Amino acid sequence: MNILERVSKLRQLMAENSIDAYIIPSADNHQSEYVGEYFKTRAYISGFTGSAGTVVITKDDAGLWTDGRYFIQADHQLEGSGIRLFKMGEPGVPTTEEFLSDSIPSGGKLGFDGRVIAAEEGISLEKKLSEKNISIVYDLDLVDQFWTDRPAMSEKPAFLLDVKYSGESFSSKLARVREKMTEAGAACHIITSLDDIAWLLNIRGDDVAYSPLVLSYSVITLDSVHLFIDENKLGADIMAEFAKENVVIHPYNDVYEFIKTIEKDQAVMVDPKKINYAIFNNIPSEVKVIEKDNPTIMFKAIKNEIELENVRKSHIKDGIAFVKFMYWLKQNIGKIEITEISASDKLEEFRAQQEGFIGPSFAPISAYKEHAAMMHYSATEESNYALKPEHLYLTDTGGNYYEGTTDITRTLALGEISNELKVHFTAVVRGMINLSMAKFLYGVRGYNLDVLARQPIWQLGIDYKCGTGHGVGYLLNIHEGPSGFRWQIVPSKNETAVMEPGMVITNEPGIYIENSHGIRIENELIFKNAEKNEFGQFMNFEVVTFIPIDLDAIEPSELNKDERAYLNNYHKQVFEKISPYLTEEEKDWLKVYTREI
Ligand SMILES: [Mn+2]
Repeated sequence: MNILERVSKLRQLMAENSIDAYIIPSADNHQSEYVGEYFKTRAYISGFTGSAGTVVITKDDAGLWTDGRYFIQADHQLEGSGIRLFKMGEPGVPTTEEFLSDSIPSGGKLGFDGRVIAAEEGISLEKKLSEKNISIVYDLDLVDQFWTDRPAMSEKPAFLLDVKYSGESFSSKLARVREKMTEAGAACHIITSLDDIAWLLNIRGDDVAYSPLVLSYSVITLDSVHLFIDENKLGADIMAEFAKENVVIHPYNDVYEFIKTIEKDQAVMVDPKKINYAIFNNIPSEVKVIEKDNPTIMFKAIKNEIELENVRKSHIKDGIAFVKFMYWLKQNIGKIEITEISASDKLEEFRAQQEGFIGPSFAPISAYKEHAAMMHYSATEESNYALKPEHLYLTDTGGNYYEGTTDITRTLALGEISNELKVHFTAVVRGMINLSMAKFLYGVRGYNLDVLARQPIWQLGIDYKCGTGHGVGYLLNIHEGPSGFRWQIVPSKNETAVMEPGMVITNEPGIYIENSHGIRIENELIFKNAEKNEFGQFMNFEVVTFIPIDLDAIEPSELNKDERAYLNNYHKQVFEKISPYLTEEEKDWLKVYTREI
């Protein structure tokens, strides 16, 4: 079936069910950012493969809503599909809610699979559409009825994350969650976000691309844990751990019926941003619902001492792999054929040589010349540039290790570069350094600090259209709330929390000039307490990434005294920490690339 036939089949099923409009978003049943193959319904119905986007089909119209990262790709992939591109955030473009409210007749019907729509979003639609007396049918997965070669749901095994990596037992974490439930007056707490479940139970798996998560739902009460999961994923070691805490295993899909049986004298704590609309609606109407952020969000964001010690180790491993890669690239550029794809494969090869490496933590960004101006560029066989001994090359990649998840970006000069490129490169380095050097009082949010990274770039009359940094999970999601650096509040992003010691966050300013070049430098930081005095608790950062910043691209005269001292000291540490793990040739080379300037 081609796209046109799929859409027409869907319209036929909509008509049979008297549905006027049907929504297909990109999430899975757990509101994940990245999803497994089984859940790629939106790509199946539209041909659009980006990570974010929503398709709406009506009787005689069809649209895809996506954001600025994907306008060019979507335009291309939707060709001939009859599906129109709605560019989110552009002037005059309606939201999906506005579009639905305009196109469904009064008294009409909207349909979707309530498992893939967040409760918060479903509730908001309900409100908007009730003005026109439009009803919602949420128990229909219409696409499943004709998607004959739909990939199976992942059946990969789960594994136990030892306390030497997690730093806290499942029992201890569970006790903390129950304490928060009791404080809120809840007897029951539904957690369905996969990273929250994995963190709480100290398990990991391989059901979602790049994020080592296990497909499951959980219902926590004050004396039991109900886990909805394919039991075949669980080995004897996990079952033994679970037995200590009275974990009851149910089939994955049974959660929906189970929720309906919650007793009405129990108050249930849920996070409407983190559970799906079907689960939310299955809570019996007599049950009191307490809406609160999952306590696990803050718990897992604040890494414990053992996790932090491991995070430092994972970054040394990443540093070794990257330095070996950088040496290889600088030695071989112009001599052997290297492309965007082969370069990122090579870097992954160096990471894979490190003990405890599990896999990449997100899709690699390996971008040469003007490709780097696209922040989320992903090289394909068609777009794949050959790297030449000139201009700038940007590489943004990361690894999952038992010791944590990493995310690093370097931009490298592959030959002589123009003065303009050097000035831009140095401004980005200055922004990264200024934020790293910050000292501030407890109570600060990422929004208060973002300008430090942006200032040298704004001074040039340039801006980057994204945040400066995001929280990073511990062998979990690469983008993890509730912290982030951004100068404007984005309501849909969960990153406005006060910064706590132990949070791990990225620092990644950039300059992106369309059709010309892109520069980004990214280190990871740990929030730390500094001195406490009559003025309050001061805080600063510990940098955990130790990888050279390419001196071939720096214009030293653009750095002030403090910035130069910072860079020299940083490079001294890079050499001390990484050189013991290198060959003699690599060591000699690193000496030059970490020299004082
Ligand atoms: Mn990042």
